[in-house]
Amino acid sequence: MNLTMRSKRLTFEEKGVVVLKGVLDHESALLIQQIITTEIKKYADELACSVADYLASVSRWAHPCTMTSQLYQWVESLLKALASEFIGESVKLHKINIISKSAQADLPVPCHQDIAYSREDPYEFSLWLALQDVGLFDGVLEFLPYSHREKIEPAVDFWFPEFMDNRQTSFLWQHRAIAVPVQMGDAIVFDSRIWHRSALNQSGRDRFALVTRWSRINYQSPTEIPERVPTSFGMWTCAQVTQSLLQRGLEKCFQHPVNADLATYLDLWQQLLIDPGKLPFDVDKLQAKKALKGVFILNHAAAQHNGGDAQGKVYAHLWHCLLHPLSQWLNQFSSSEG
Ligand SMILES: O=C(O)CCC(=O)C(=O)O
Repeated sequence: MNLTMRSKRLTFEEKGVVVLKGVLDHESALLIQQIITTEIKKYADELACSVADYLASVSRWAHPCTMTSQLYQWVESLLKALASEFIGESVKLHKINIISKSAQADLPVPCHQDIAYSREDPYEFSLWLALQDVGLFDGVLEFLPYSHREKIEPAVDFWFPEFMDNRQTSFLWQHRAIAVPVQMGDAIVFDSRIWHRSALNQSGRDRFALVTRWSRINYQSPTEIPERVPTSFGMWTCAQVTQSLLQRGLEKCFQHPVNADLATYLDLWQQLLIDPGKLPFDVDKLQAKKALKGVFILNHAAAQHNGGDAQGKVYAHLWHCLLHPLSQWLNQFSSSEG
């Protein structure tokens, strides 16, 4: 085996993270960028929204979608050969993601351990391939070296509207975490158990990454991956809670009982908020409408493009702008109905 690869693997095993320089030449990185940009324009057109509005709501796409399908063969052949050379054994591909951090969706992804989100299909390591240069102000990835040896915590539900990333503000993170700036075509390989995050994109420059998840064929996943603990309004509950609150709101505020799906409620509420009539609770209608549109785009992108919100901001925005005041107002009926 190539000696450099061997020393990279030893660093990865020891620290949980390592950079592989120049995995992709510039021409190929630009080609992938072009595929992504072209498809995102098509996705936005399908939803009759601007690319800016689409990117404000959707910041990650999973395989299969029309972007990853165009890259699949290459990932399964050349990238798999690289992953396998790196780890020193045959590997299996688990997932492909494209993740963006842009001027429209610039927020940090809080500290987390990937494996906690993949209990059903645990994988061993990620290969995070930079499609642009990622400097310290472009939404750089940060890692806590050696933390892959710590116990696995339950998945962090950072979609919860009041979520605070206490790990990132801790003394340990501030003193021991490392930022890993990379250049276009470099890959960061990291253990699925390592604590990591991505920082705020302060530059406003697009930062796209092709992220693939792998394990050795004979990988034994850790047995102690804890079950997830859903919050009352978070990544595993917010769609359902939103649907139910919007439905009850239609009935109680507008005497408009409808039995429909989330997309229909989001649409109806956007229309109703155009009406100059007063709502029985206090909200900024323009902001509420904008937040409904954000969830509307995300909901359709999830169904049509396998899209998602990597930063957990879209539902949280709707919570603050509309759902929280609505739920407070609806509470008066719960006590009399209950
Ligand atoms: O790309 C990002 O912003 C976050 C990436 C990440 O946390 C991951 O791939 O596990």
